[in-house]
Amino acid sequence: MKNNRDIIGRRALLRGATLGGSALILSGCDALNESDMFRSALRTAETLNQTVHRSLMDRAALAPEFPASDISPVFKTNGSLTGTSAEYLAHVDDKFADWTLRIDGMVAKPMDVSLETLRAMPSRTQITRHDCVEGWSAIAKWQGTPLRLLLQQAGLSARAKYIVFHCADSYGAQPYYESIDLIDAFHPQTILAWGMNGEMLPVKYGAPVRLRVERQLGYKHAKYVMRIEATDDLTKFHGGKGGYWEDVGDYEWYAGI
Ligand SMILES: Nc1nc2c(c(=O)[nH]1)N[C@H]1C(S)=C(S)[C@@H](COP(=O)(O)O)O[C@H]1N2
Ligand SMILES: [Mo]
Repeated sequence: MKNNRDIIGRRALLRGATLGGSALILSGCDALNESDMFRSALRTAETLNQTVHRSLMDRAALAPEFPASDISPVFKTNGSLTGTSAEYLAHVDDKFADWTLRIDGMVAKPMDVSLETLRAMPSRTQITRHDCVEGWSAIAKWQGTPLRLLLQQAGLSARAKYIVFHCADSYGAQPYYESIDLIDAFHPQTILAWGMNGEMLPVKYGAPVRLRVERQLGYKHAKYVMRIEATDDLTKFHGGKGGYWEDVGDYEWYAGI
């Protein structure tokens, strides 16, 4: 038999969580405590609670960070090595001086944010490992603006469920895009990186900004991000599966690591 406080605590929890006002069942009905049915109900509630809690904690956990001595001397590139739209190429020519990041969709205040403004906002620096689904990894130092700050500033709607990243490169006629849920969007290590290893982010690594979403595999880390759109429905974008590779059918939408 567990100690009394434990039982009372669980009673209160059960009453509040599942039995509503039916205190009748619990108050003064100690015989029920002894019944197998009651005990197994308690166990189920406990297990369920632990499972839900564990999985939520897991999504909130930080990805490992590394010392500067672990930074890879060469960071492999993959996928597109530049944006391809005419608009993007013009921005490369004038060093992104007039480039702005569009933030819209399910937000109260759609915004166009310049690179200068982004860089002036509070930033986070992290040395993390990038894991590509093709089987290689590399470590770099990333500096960028936490995505949650931008979403808060734009007034993200309470009805929004996903954040979509529209990129400046295409595979044939298909633009690269990606999406994440709000747990990843508000994760402390999810940043729009404009700095890499102490320099301005180079074009081949996604200039002027790329997503770093450190609990996910490489293809979720959208390069050449031009527009961020909040939505409650991924099926209305392109192939409807939430990302370029997901639409192609090669990779899963949720790529948690
Ligand atoms: N816009 C865009 N983002 C992209 C890709 C791409 O082709 N286009 N490739 C993805 C893949 S598969 C990986 S592994 C990483 C590669 O980033 P890197 O070139 O900085 O190594 O970018 C991801 N983001
Ligand atoms: Mo990748």
